[in-house]
Amino acid sequence: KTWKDAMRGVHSELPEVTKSIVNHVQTSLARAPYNLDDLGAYQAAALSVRDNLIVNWNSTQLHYTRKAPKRAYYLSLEFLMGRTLSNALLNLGLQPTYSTSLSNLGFALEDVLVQERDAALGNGGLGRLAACYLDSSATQELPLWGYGLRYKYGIFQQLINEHDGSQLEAPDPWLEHQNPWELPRLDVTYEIRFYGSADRWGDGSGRAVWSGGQEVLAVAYDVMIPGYGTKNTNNLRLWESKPKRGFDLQSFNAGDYERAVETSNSAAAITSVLYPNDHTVFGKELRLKQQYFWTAASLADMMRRFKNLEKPISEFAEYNAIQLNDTHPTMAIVELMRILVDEEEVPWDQAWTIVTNTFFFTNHTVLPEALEKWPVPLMTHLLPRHMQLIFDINMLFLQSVEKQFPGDRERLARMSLIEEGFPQSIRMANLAVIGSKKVNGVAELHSDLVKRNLFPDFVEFYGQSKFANVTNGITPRRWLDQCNPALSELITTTLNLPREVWLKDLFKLEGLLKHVDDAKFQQRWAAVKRQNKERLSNFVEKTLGITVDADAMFDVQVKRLHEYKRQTLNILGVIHRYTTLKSMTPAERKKVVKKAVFFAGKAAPGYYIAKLTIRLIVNVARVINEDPDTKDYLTLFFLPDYSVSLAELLIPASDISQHISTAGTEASGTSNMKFCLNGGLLVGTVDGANIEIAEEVGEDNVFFFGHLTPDVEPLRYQHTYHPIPVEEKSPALAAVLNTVSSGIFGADGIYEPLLNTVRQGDFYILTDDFDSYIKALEMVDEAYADRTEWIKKSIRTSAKMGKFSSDRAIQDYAQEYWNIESTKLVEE
Ligand code: 26Q
Repeated sequence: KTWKDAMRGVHSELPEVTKSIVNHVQTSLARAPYNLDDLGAYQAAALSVRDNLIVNWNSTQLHYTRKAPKRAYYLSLEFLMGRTLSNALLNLGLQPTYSTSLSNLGFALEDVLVQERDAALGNGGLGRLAACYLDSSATQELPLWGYGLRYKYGIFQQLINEHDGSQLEAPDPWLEHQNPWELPRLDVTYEIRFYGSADRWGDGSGRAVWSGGQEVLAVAYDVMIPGYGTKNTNNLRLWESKPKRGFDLQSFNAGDYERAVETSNSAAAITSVLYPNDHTVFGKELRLKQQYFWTAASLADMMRRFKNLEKPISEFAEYNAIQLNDTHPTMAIVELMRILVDEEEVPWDQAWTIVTNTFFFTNHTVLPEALEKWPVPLMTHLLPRHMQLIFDINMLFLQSVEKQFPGDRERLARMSLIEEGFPQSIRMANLAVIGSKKVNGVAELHSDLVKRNLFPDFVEFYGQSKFANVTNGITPRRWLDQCNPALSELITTTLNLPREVWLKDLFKLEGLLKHVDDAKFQQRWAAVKRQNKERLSNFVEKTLGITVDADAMFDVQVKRLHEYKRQTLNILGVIHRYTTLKSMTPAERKKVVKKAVFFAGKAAPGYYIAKLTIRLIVNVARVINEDPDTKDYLTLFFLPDYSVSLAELLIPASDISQHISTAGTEASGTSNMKFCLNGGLLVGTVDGANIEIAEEVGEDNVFFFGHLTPDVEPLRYQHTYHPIPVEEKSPALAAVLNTVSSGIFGADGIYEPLLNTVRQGDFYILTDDFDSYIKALEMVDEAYADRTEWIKKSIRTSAKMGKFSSDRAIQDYAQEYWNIESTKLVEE
């Protein structure tokens, strides 16, 4: 069918949806439909779907306003949303309709969907978790809004240098084409102050006046968040910064053009780019500006909404709960104090009570380098009033500690919001703890470590009940139904339940268990996996030009590059497998399980060792994939530019995935849940949510290895004070290190700095875990050889993932923390 044929009579005969798409082609895009490409079809379809979302979004917001329930706000500097069109279609139940309409117009839905750029406003786990929680909050009909920043540039695009295999970074101009999923709210603006001076009233009230400095405008952009199987459509409000006045005309007229645009540029700079670091903080002024700009705009917005309720300010915490996604939004605690004390004239103690009943704090890491500390001089300069407030909060807090633990100077020094040093700095985690009603970690083990290692003094002071756990979750809509439609279909027919039911109550997956011995079902299950592996193979062939044997076991490790996540352990294991294969006779090799190993992930641009690890992986791949002795048995791929969309392709295709952090370092991990939900097995350490996954699926369905958390500190001590050479601890590892040093993956000793992290100090205990890691991989090979047993393990794993739905997690927050209730949009 040609375009012209399809278009003939569109306005009279074709169904509503087709009309709406064509209408957007002609009016919104101002294009002629007959030579439209896939991108144009995407844009028109998106605008048409958006029309539906706006209607639901409006009704939902009106409904919330009328009912005036307690609301929750999720403050996150990162929302890693990925693509929206397919998710919106699923949640609106419009997938079949749009598929048909587009095909009538000559387009395949799947070709249209991939035209969309990812919204990649996040680094990794923490940002993707926020996105899953938005999906679940809307699905659970909870009155929750997200607040974040509308970065002009999201996480950088990763390229691999053709010559040396190293990572290159390019900007991510995701807003280049217009973004149909946001509504600019140019009328919703707030003025945000920086610098200036703060003058105390000096009347003992603690009040002050903050004036002068620079004012920047925050402009709201609203992103519609549809729930699944409900009309409820929540809101994600993202702030953009812009100058309060266009530019300084006085300087302009005086001929100083640069000065004239300088302030206007500095205002726009605030929301220009997402910081690409995770787990390391640098104390940069622009980052603090982002944090304050965003928290101040969000609080002003909440305050305006609360004031419309005409309730006394003392009831603020009865109507608002604010979740802090890590310490990044901690300035919100100080800003609410400022609003209450300085602007609302609430007495200090009452203000502090309101604040500490409003905020909740989630910690996502125990790594010391990730704990935010801001220099006091920087805070004094940028936010003078907030520095005063922090000192006041600290003084009163330390007085109460002193009262409970008289004369314990060291305890006071440890608990103080101020770390003494040159210069002094502010401990944001301590501030987040004392300003919040509850503090939680993101998996059982992690929450335990938060209490034991991070905040033991605070547990003693406040008691155990302030510290709790909410194990992370993932949305099964995106991470099963959307990314793995074939498996979703198979589950629906096998459970004999509408998918709407089990996608909203993931425990229903347990119903698969009674089919585990059904040979027909096993076959279908295996066929789905096979199909997903072929889909990935085709992608790899298209993008890298290398063929992948879909018969091979697909072994996947995809996550941000970091020493604690130990991609190094994995690549050294691959080299070990390679040299072992090389040493075999052709007949022996034929008995080995064929394997394709996939890596993907970005390294922070300034993280030298992480970047060197990528380089090693890429160059090992170049050698291994060319080696005629081994290439039929082992292939290796580094897929560039890992993203939510790439994850959607990779995860359903994995037979086994690796989650091999040093015990006690990975707070939770969430991709582990995604792989298991899609029937991939897990090889991992006894860490984070791996532990709870094993509890659910049974230890015989996971491959655990390595030292446990309590062993790690003593081992590190041993490395420092009584080092044992690698040759003694693990001859196999020593041999692998020597292979790399020998130069077959690149001469000139370029990898020595990376190898030395293992040879000396070995902070992440690779030498101690290597042998048991290799054993675990041997067990994987053995298990994979028995295909029927493997398929059963795969089914059992998937069937027991109910706990890890983000619907469960968000309900946990709603009930145990925020005290908010579902508020269903009722049709009028
Ligand atoms: C802080 C200050 C300055 C610049 C950057 C940052 C920053 C940014 C992002 C610090 C940390 C992050 C991200 C952390 C993160 O993604 N943590 C992961 O959170 C997941 C969700 O809870 C867990 O599953 C992972 O275990 C945890 O590593």
